Amino acid sequence: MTDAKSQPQPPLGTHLRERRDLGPLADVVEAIATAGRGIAARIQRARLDDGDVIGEVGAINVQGEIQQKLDVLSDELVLASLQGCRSVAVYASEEQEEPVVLRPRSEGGMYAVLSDPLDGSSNIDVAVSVGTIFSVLPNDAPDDQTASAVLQAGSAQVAAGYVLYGSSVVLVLATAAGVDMYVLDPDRDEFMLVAEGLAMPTSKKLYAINEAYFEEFEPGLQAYLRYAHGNGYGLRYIGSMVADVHRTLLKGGVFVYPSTRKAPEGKLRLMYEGNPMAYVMVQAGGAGETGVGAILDVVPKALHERVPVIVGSSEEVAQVTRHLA
Ligand code: AHM
Ligand code: MG
Repeated sequence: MTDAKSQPQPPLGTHLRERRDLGPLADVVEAIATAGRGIAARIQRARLDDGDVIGEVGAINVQGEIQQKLDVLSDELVLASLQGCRSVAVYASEEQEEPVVLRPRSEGGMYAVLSDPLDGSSNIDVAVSVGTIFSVLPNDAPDDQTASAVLQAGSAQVAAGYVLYGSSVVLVLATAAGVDMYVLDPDRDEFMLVAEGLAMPTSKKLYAINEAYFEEFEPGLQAYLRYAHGNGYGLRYIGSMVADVHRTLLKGGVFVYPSTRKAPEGKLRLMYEGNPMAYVMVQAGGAGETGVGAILDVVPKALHERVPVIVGSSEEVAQVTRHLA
């Protein structure tokens, strides 16, 4: 990993435009960053603008979950920002049942963007980190089937990443060229490059799982946890995927949201949670598994389908899957 601190830190826009490999993808990332800055500003005003930010809208989203006001607002911000980006063909989100078609391929719609605009939103009222997750797929669909571009295996992603609204606001971008990290400079209201070509640790005795569901886990996972207890592992679990994944990316370890007896497919969504996080990990030298194969190889059947998620340092992911096998 190159630590950009020893060099001048270019703003995100400048850095993206310096990269010849990105082309129109640079505009898509900038649009997501713009939405991220807007969402960050709203989150920071939680409890100050209570009526606008905190609380439930009284609606249930496609997952059967209660929508928070900020879920809806974040979705609107991401969509509005992408609407201004001429290369985006279609937008799909956790908060909307169907994909929103913006423009077909013949009018320049080159990409499908999928997002969980505000992951972990039940944590905002207690000031715990939340995040925006994004996945970018190429649009090769015929003009009358643009919406179908959102349903591709994660291995087709051309970019993915997240914005983490934590003690600082961090944007992580993974592409075929590697994983870069930017931090929002509040004085300039711009994301600045802080690290290029992140390479995650191959091992670290740290696991992140909601262990309260132990009795619901399959015997192999229970065996892994007993192994971890007996072998000097530590446990960190924030309960906000973007924060848990970001720690895992930088410090190593493994994040697991597995299949349980009650929910055999787990809780997390394949298209805008599992796939982008697995892509980030893999591009940083880590791994992403379901327990029976690579997350990125799962052929999607539905936009909102769920998937068991085991992501992190390659050796730690392998340790979990060995126990599951
Ligand atoms: P959400 O998309 O409704 O916010 O749910 C996803 C979140 C993740 O951020 C987190 O990893 C997980 O739910 C935590 O679930 P649990 O409370 O079951 O451990
Ligand atoms: Mg989510």
